[in-house]
Amino acid sequence: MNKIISSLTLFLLFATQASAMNHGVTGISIHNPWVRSAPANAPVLGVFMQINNKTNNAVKLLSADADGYKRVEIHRTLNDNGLMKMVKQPFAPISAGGKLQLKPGSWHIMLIKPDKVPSKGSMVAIKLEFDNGTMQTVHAEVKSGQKMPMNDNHGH
Ligand SMILES: [Cu+2]
Repeated sequence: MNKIISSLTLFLLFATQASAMNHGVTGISIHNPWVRSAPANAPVLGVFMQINNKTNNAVKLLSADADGYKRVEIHRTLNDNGLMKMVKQPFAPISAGGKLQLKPGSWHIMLIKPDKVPSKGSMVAIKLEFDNGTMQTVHAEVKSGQKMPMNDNHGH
């Protein structure tokens, strides 16, 4: 509990500083947000998108939230001695002037324990909170998992 309170305090400090500097110009943009469709009894759903940071400072995605889920977490799929597993992350970093690709097998947002699994073609509103004071709500379409936003490089 103490840890939660101190990280919240830290976040509020950063947010206050950042909004004082930025005057509401965030420089953060989200591209192609989507949710991987899942069976009606699925316990979790993955959310993917590209986050662009046009500011001169590194930015952290601190949290994501959506209505109708028990929890929403930032995850990264990591190779642990040949075993791929998802590990909860305290934040997702986006370098200064850079971008972060949330994609299957890598960084993603995890929607956990849905009240009801959203159907293909529907939209899920996801609130994103960054450490520079940016709050953004993106509308992610539920799509089939085969439609990857980028080619992956498994061929080499
Ligand atoms: Cu996950």
